[in-house]
Amino acid sequence: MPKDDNTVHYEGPSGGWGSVRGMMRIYARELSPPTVLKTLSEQNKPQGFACVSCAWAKPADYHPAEFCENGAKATMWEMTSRRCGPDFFAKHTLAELREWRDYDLEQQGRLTHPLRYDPATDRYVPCNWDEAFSAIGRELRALDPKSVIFYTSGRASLEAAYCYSLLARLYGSNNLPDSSNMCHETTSVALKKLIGVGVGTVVYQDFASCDAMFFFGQNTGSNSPRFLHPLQEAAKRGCKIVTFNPVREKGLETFINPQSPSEMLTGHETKISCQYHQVKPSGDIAAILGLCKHILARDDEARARGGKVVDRDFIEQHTHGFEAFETFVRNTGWSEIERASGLSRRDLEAAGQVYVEAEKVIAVYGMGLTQHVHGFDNVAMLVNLLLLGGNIGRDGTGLCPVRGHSNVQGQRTVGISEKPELVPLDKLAALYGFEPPREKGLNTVEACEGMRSGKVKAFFGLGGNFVRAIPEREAMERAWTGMRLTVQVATKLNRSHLVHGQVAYLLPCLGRTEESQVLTMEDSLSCIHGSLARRAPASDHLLSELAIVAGLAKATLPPNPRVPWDSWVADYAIVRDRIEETYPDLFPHFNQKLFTPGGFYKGNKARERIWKTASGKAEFTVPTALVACGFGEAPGRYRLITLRSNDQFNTTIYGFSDRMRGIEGTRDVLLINRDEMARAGLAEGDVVGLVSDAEDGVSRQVSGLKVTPFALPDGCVASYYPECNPLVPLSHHDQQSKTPASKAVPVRIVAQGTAAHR
Ligand SMILES: Nc1nc2c(c(=O)[nH]1)N[C@H]1C(S)=C(S)[C@@H](COP(=O)(O)OP(=O)(O)OC[C@H]3O[C@@H](n4cnc5c(=O)[nH]c(N)nc54)[C@H](O)[C@@H]3O)O[C@H]1N2
Ligand SMILES: Nc1nc2c(c(=O)[nH]1)N[C@H]1C(S)=C(S)[C@@H](COP(=O)(O)OP(=O)(O)OC[C@H]3O[C@@H](n4cnc5c(=O)[nH]c(N)nc54)[C@H](O)[C@@H]3O)O[C@H]1N2
Ligand SMILES: [Mo]
Repeated sequence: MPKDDNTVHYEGPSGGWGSVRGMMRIYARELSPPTVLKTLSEQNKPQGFACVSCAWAKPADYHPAEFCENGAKATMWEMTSRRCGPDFFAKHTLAELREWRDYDLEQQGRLTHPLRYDPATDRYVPCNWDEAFSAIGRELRALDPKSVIFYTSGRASLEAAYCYSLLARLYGSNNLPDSSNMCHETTSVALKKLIGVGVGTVVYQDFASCDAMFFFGQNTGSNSPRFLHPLQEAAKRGCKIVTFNPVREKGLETFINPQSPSEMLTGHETKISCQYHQVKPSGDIAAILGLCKHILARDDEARARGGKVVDRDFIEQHTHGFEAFETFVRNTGWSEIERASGLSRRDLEAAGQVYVEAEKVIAVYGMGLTQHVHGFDNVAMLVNLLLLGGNIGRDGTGLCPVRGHSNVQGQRTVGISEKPELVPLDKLAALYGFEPPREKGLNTVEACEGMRSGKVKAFFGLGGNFVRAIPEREAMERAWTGMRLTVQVATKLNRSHLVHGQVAYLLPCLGRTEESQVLTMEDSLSCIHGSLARRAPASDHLLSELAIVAGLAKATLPPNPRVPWDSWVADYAIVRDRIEETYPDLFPHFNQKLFTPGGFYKGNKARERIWKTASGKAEFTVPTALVACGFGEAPGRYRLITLRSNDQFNTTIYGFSDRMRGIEGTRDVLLINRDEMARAGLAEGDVVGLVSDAEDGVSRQVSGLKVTPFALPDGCVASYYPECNPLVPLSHHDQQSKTPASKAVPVRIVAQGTAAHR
């Protein structure tokens, strides 16, 4: 895609002074106390605390300041001096607050008191903890456990998550969806089926020895910036990084390390990707197919000369399904591949050649692959690609799905799952003397469907901003009010606290930096870390997440001497002992290893080439479609990508500066290339709306978006998440994992947009 002069594009590198300015802006605005700086110096280090932002690895040989722009923003956001207490709620009805922007809600600062919704005044009023627990307990006892949702957003610790899942099961429910259901659930389902483990296989050291990395749909510069350090080191030593992304993301182009005085002073930037392919959204299956076709062709030539490219010994010994896959690749023509991927044969061959020449290959990916109707096939194609060269289970090779929330992977490890087969229920039954529910619980999409049908009567949210993060926002907000009970545990006010059931509580908790005991998290590379910061709590009325779970359990469940909640709250080490007993293979000597530099590795069978799959081997698969979006082309129809900026953490909007994409001052933009603008008769600065083109008869729309020329492939547009969530149909999700397909949403542009409707 040619980039013309006045197309919005940031010319600077990622990192560098821009990232320092980004941090300082938040530092000043949050009225940050001086202790923030001390806290930041302890971030992501042994004996320090695990960042509250993303799940990227915390290396053993850490940098003096092992945090990034976004980790610093997240810490300052939690440690803000602003407070949102009873005075604030006395002044505003919820009807009024529902008109506020997300940004302004969270700007009020930390929640300070437990609050009960008062229908007579349409306000939240303070209550005490005992009153809240006993009222919620009474409601829960009166409900069918199958009609209650226990949602978790991926930042709660292993200890809190273990207790929370135990509470749900003791109560009688497997309805334990978490943010992973909107995120990497595609990974958890696909990798489990194809290689026998639901997580990535690489470890940190692999980045130091791989020859090539293939990057699909992961925006490192914004979303996991500390990953830029090993990437920069790899690029410098000659490792080839090949990127596939419809958007030219700055962090994958160039980087100045803000930790390096010489780079900062000289402005010397490192080129990260040696090839950057602007694949069409949903075009990855075809793109990877193109790489495989080239690899097979080079292998044919090599074999004629007595050499090889494809690792047939590995395929023979370790995989299943190769023949069908090979036939499929050979039978698919280049014109079909070019059409579906939006990339030329020449470009795909150039990318494939990097694979051919590399002995050790890593594949990295994020939401650009997982959030599609055929997201499973996206991930499965990446597995096919790696298997061709025996690139799983050798040093310097493997799969690297980059997880989002700081403990989203770990929560799944310790029992937060709606899928009973993933949880050692017999073990729990024996340890705690009860009969856990055995039937499948509801995931996020199913929970939403249940709210709409009236089957779901209560929602308990341990963190997150559920109604803002899910698809089909308007319909879901209406459904929400039909519930009997909603309880939200949070640090800051958000939209999900303002739409509520008949009975509603908002319970404020300690942030991770304020806990007085060690907590643990699992990072993206399966290493487990202790975390301790011991900062003064934002208010005397806060409880830890674990204490809230325990308080609720005591108020809801009959006493069980094997679950002494009070002792667990008093000493989290006891909870870790229980985690070790429940998962002895993963957590041996848990309490002795809390501050292992770099974390302690949970282990990974696929990395050892032990395949816990149905066939006992790693699976090659033939994709069910060449295009991952699940809908066809039609005149005026675009594939909408919903984007994150580097000035947000999910639905928390820090500010309106998407520095690395050159978009400043607003998030109400429609990004589109100039050729498409001309075809649609649009001029820069026009204000337009988007409507759903999902052909399901439901009208969905977002308005007030400013047309902004941007170097995207044809046939697609981009705008921000969560503003565009009203356009994502609930039925539009990955076929296997039900992860909402937020990266290619069918829309049409309408020219009558007026003021932004938020
Ligand atoms: N600053 C910041 N950091 C975050 C977060 C945040 O909101 N802000 N959120 C956290 C969470 S929970 C998560 S899950 C992660 C998310 O981190 P990522 O996985 O990076 O997710 P996104 O930014 O949503 O999208 C990733 C990329 O996919 C590209 N893309 C879109 N469609 C396609 C496609 O069809 N094919 C390909 N190849 N690429 C495509 C987009 O252009 C974008 O660059 O980040 C975590 N870290
Ligand atoms: N269209 C579209 N939709 C998407 C996505 C997309 O790319 N496109 N991405 C999806 C993804 S990957 C995800 S993970 C979801 C996540 O979306 P969210 O639910 O927004 O995730 P969080 O960042 O966990 O939620 C933010 C809230 O968490 C609360 N919080 C902060 N710290 C704490 C804490 O320590 N404890 C507690 N209890 N609460 C705390 C604050 O009140 C804050 O308002 O959104 C999904 N939705
Ligand atoms: Mo996520």
